[in-house]
Amino acid sequence: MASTRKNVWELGGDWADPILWYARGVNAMKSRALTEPTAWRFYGAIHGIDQGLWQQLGYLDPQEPMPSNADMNNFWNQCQHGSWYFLPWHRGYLIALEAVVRDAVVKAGGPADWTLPYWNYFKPGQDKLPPAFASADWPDGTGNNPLFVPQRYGPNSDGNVFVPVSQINLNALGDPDFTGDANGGSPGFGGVNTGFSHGGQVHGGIETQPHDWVHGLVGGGDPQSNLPGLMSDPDTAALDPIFWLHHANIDRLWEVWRENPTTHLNPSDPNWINGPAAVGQQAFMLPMPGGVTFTYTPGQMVDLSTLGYTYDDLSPPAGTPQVASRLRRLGMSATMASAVAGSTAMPGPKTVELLGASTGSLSVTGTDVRASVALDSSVQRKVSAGLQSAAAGAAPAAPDRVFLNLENVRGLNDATAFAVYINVPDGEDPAKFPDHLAGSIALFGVRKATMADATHAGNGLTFVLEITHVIDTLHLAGGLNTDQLRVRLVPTRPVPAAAQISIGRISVFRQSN
Ligand SMILES: [Cu+2]
Repeated sequence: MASTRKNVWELGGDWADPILWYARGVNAMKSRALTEPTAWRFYGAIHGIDQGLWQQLGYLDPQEPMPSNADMNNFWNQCQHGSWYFLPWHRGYLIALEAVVRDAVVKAGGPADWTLPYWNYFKPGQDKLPPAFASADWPDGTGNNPLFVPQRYGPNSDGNVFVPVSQINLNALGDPDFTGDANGGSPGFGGVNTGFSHGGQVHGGIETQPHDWVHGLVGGGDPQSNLPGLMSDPDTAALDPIFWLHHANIDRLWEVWRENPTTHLNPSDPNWINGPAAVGQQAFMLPMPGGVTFTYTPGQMVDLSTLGYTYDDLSPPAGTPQVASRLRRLGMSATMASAVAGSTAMPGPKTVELLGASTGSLSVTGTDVRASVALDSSVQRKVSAGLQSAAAGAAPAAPDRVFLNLENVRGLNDATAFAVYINVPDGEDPAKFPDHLAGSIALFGVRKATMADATHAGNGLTFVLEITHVIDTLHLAGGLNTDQLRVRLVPTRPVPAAAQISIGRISVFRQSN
């Protein structure tokens, strides 16, 4: 019988039974020693562990016994980011955690069909952290609520945790391709083609937004110590019980993307289906109850019916970008817009071309960082010509999509997050120009990606923001005929110089449909 993951805000109360049983299950896992593969902290370390950071945050005692080397090598530091394995690896991780919690729930006399809820921060009125996670107490008023962690600072660094809806978007759901190339164009809905990738460089569409951004907003950073909140850093994120409800929502959005429209397809490439183990790299392996090891491939993660669960809501959310509405906004008739949109829904070969780039690297400090991107006039004319022919109703294909790349973002503090605006008039408050918001970035994983070690070259992270809607806005206002774009970064809180945040280059690429 398939179980159904439900919306945490719609379970019938702040401490509805599935939440209460989750708390009890988490509590049981937290009571286990770190050496036990089904311990809460062992599960956190599967995502990632930095022992120094864990000690600083009070999650690791330098004297305590560690698991065997074999267990640490097989299971720890496995999370797949900056990779087309991001979604399937995390799907397996959710399935395994759900099984471990359910096992603890059943042993405590709870329901055998207990299921992990999800947190859909996009839904009106549901952008706040669910109350059971925000309270230090159990519902009877006693302390030590295991769903509460103090290291959650929120977008304003004041412990009020919510997701500002104006700063999250579902652009990725409009991407027709699961996989993109790391070539400046779309990285795809699910991410770029990589091998086993514990912290890859280029983050995929759904990974950048909303995934990374919600991590950074919920976790934030300690305004005193500047240490990241647990959710802000992949080496601590899965220690926070809300991690799992956030990832269940990302997992749900994968299924929403796949079903809507039906032309959306998961990769057919054997390297994706069979996973990294098929080419001699590490297999995806997770500890399950009873000492069992769950070994899986991405190809085994694609069909929810065989995996035994579903979601209570797989309808396309409001705000999912539609090619037809873009074309109508540009001036095309409704009939022609839907015909052109239909022909661009199919994945296919794309031309990707550099439209412009900044010169030199940019240091990110303080509260307002500015850069300019010089445009290549001949490429700029191609973009404009496509937009003009759409407006004239004469376009056989949708005009180019345009992508802003923040390349080689390096730094020491994962709790850094900023909004990126384009061509806000000088002297104006960017918040008054939502049509000029390219997107919002949280530097989830930047510290690890900056350090050169055995598995990382130290090239930092690259984020790709689709700015098609901003380019359309500029075009419609007559402001695209320009030789440069002005980029403004607005951090959610001041970036200290000690965080050493820098961007190697800001580039803009056009991509044909
Ligand atoms: Cu995550």
